[in-house]
Amino acid sequence: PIAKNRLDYKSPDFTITDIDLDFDLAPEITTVTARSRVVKKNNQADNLILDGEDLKLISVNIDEQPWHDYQLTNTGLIIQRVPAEFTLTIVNEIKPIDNTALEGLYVSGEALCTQCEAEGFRHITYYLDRPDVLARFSTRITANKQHYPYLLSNGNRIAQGDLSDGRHWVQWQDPFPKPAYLFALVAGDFDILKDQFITQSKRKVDLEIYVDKGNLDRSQWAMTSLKNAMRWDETRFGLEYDLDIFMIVAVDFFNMGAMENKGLNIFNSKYVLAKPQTATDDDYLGIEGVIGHEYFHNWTGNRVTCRDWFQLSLKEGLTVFRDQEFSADMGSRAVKRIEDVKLLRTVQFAEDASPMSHPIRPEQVIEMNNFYTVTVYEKGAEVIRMMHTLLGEDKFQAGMKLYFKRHDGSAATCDDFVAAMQDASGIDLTQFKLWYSQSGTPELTVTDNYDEKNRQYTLTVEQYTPATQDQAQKQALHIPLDIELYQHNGEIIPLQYQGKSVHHVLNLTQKKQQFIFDNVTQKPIISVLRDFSAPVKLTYDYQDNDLIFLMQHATNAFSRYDAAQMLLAKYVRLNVKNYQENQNLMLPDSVLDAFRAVLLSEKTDPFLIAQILTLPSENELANLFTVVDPIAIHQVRLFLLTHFANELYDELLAIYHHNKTSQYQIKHNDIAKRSLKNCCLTLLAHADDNSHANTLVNQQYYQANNMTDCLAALSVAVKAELDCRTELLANFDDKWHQDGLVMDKWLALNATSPEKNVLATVKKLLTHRSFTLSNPNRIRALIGAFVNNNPVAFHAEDGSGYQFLVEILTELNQKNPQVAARLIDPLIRLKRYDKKRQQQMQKALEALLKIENLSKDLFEKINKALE
Ligand code: BAL
Ligand code: ZN
Repeated sequence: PIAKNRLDYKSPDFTITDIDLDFDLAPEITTVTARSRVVKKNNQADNLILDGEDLKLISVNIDEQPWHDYQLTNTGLIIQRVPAEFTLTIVNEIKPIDNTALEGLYVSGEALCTQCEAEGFRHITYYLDRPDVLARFSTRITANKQHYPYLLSNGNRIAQGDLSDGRHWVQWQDPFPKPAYLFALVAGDFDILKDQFITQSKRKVDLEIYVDKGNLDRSQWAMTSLKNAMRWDETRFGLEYDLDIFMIVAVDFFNMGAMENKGLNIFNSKYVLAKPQTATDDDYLGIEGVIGHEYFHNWTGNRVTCRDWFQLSLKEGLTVFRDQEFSADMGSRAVKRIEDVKLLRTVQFAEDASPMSHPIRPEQVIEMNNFYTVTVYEKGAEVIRMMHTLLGEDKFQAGMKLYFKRHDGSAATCDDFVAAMQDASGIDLTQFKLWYSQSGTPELTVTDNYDEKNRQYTLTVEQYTPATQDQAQKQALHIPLDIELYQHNGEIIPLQYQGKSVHHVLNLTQKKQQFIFDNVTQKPIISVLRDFSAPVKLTYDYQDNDLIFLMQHATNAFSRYDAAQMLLAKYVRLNVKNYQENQNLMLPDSVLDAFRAVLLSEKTDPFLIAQILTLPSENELANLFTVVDPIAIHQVRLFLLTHFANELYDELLAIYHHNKTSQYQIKHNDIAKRSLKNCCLTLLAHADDNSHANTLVNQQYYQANNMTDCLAALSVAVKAELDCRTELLANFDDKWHQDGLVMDKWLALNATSPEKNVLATVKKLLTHRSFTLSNPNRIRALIGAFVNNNPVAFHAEDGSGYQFLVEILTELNQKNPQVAARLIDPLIRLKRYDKKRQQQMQKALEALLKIENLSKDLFEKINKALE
């Protein structure tokens, strides 16, 4: 496989202005006729080189005449000595039923559907499959009417008719030029939820959500979320929908979460279907976020698309930022921020420290599908958020307007976006742009000094970005550092220097920088990196008392949470060392009391209390260490759970009962209460005496009128190894085994059980009636959960976890390379473990390298890991 480099970008020699597609559709063989208007852009070019894979070519015509001057290659079709402008007609066949990789046109259950991003369209026909070729698409679909009563594609439906042989056809036209990755087609039989939306300029838009027959009662929340998203984008960004119809189709077989095809979003059913009995509060919030995300792409992604795939963060970082803000505006801003930061710290920081480290705009790619990463998406969103922090809402929105004015209807770059922000705001972003090209997690070390005589407080900040595998040399970045100073009574100290007030967001631009503040009458307590103003690691020598103070007094909710995290981190580090040295584990009473105060705080949102009282995951804790000891981390976390449970038992029990909700509603206050109640239950179950918790869990499981409470009880039973767990697991299986999405929760719980024989259980579940290796959701639920979220078992000292992954990946390599390449992530991080584990992981990677026909996807990651 050959790597592509970002700097090798060349504009295309030819473009396609219009394409008429004709699909004669059947799962066994589909015939595709593509009639394209091709225009030469580079006079020196003789040959038109089209991308195409797994296609059977039938014919090539130019200007309606057969053309024989062409050559087929492994990657496509070279049509030789073509004129300057012409109509190219290609007929080819594809076999959707054999398409297990779920890229291009494939079978999902009883339906046929497409996935074309990033390079799936080349599995449908020969084409200039690159995002900077934008064409107007018209699509005619013909298929059996009984099997496929609904035939959908992008844009507006302009004609339809019946044929005499039981087939029918529909013609679609999309007036907006688009790259091929935004093409979509769906054929099937569905139930449809219909609604309407009136835009701010009073245009009527038909909204249609297509779900499998019988699932209509699970589609309302998706519709509510869609309408909320459409209104929000008008209100906050001034962006209005532009077609007369917006369709969402939910399919069960899907590699990603969802896809923003113009006017026809295709969704993993996980992010559409919800009713209280089957979906948890987290599922509901996830649906709201993903529906928003895909809808927001209509402007940030579709109206302005990416020039090349290295620019992926142009649309993804920006659209994640937009969906984060949407969710924050719809629910709890503080909790949304905490959850986003948790994901970033847990998964993105780990990616920076892995062989797959890359900047948000990657420099070198073998398989593009490997770069739909938390770095491109979530760190990309943090980079947009930092610009928002530096510019403020008004100037940021002015930048957005300028960006659309300059680039609407075209393919742009990350540089174009930053230029629009800079030009609209007058703020110099030259140094800031390094965030696009520099990989790694910057580390900030903050020290301070208080000069009592001059009443001056001096802050010294040093930034250092450790080398990453992809990039040895690092430069100083432009980092917005949000701070606040407090007196010991909790009062805020105004920031001023030489008679002028100083903004609370400091501009860090040098390797080492000092900031001086005047009129500071006592040694202050500093809250630093408020609201996580930059995606960095922070070191400041906080005393316990400072952190306990901040847990109570910091005005920023994230900072109160973060103070608690820093306090815990300190004792996790200490106790891991103690564990490794066979010393006793400990936690001071003062720390416990600080958490007790949060638990009992009546002025704090219960949702936030739950976030603070939920201990960080083992994966999040792993990032505190250069060399990860999964067993020590697990034991220390367990010790903390038990200690909290024993010492806060009465309070936890009271709050558990106090936060019960009767009727199930998706309302912020109710979600908050359920979250706190279930957080208390988790802790209670870890008390040394868990007999009462066993009763409570049992009751909650059987009495729950919603999946949130039911699953919380089951999860507690499994995680705390309560006596009732076996019976409850069997009951759940019995009740839900026909429902794949619900069973995903059960599979994941089984896979993350702390029981010794968990690997044997996982292996056994490979043949469970609800499991299949051809559905990506099931794979992620069972195998993904085991390898990612059960570090003790995956990193078992006998290497059995690694060996299991090798067997699975060997089977998935050809079947579904994208899903396989996602599963391998925890195995390529070998350098983070001790020598013995490293050797075993290396052996596993070397075994994988020997697989016949190893996919580009796996090849790229294994090769980097073994570098
Ligand atoms: N564009 C791929 C799916 C998403 O990020 O929306
Ligand atoms: Zn996206």
